[in-house]
Amino acid sequence: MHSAPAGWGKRDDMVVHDDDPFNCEPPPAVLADVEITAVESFYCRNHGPIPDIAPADWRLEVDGDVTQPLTLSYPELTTGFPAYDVTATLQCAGNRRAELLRIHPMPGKEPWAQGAISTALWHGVRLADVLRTAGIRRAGDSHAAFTGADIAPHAHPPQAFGGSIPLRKAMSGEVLLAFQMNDQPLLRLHGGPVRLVAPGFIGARSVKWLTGITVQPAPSSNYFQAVDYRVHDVELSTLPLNCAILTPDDGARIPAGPLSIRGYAIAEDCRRIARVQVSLDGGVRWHPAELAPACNPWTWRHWAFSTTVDPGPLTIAARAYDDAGLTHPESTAALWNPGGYANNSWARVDLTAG
Ligand SMILES: Nc1nc2c(c(=O)[nH]1)N[C@H]1C(S)=C(S)[C@@H](COP(=O)(O)O)O[C@H]1N2
Ligand SMILES: [Mo]
Repeated sequence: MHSAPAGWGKRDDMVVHDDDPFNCEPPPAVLADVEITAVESFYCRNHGPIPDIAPADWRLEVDGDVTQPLTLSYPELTTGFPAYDVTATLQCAGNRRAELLRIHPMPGKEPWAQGAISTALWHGVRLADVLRTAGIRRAGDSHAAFTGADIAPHAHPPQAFGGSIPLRKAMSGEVLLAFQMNDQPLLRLHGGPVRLVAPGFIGARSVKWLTGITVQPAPSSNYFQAVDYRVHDVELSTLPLNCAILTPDDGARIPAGPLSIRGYAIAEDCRRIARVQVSLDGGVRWHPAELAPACNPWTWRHWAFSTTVDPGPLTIAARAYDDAGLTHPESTAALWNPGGYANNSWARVDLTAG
């Protein structure tokens, strides 16, 4: 692993998993405490070469089961519909895969630690408003399918990146066609000029360099939905409740004495984090962590726990509960799957104090 190539505007200490396609995540401590991730620290996940589309050349086609197919230019999209801000966390389904890789290898899969997740203030227009203008012909069990402008060379066969979400999610107010991220024009690396942001769903559904939307009766047949991003062949849509420790680092040597433990927790789509607990004895006794204020149901919640540690080895575990009382599984081994997705076992770090 080495530093991020200059030119993409990422921090020098990003952990780069691949140069081409460019895949990187920030060191965990960078994500601690701050609700909105700086663009230079935001993880980046690509499956092919990054398209370079000038706003003047960009077009969006909306077709399928609609009464009025549309072709929208950048000015038509950005000024023709009301604009909204949504703070939302994006999380790759491969987040925390590194822990699954320690159980059993997965050749060619990026070893994402707990940083394939970041939060931005997204600004754009509602997908629902665009679909209403196009006129949905059939509601019920329909899907909105998205196509990106990038070609993924390792898909079978090579094809544009794409995916779909159910129409009931597509029509919800939080799903945006975003053209700004953290008050700046959306960078090319993150899908500019326009990308989808589908809060609460796996990152793969937030299609970048968006050029096509099709309303259709079935989920997307794109490789990245019909074949990849599955757990034991079941299609992923939302991600389960999760929790991670951001600092101290796994394997760190820390001074004995006062210790501050920090991390994030994130609930499944539309649910909320109710509590986070920390254990210093392997999961027998649990202590409540302090939670940062909740922003909305589509963002992570940072947490912190302060304690005093004696010299010697120490394992810290953390787990979250959502507002329905659900928590996540203890065992990482039980969650192993060949794609390395959706690891939400208890967060753990092993330290040596003294
Ligand atoms: N067109 C396109 N959209 C895409 C991807 C891609 O490779 N091509 N990667 C997806 C995946 S798997 C994730 S996790 C998110 C990552 O968004 P980011 O790179 O802005 O962090 O984008 C999604 N959208
Ligand atoms: Mo992803």
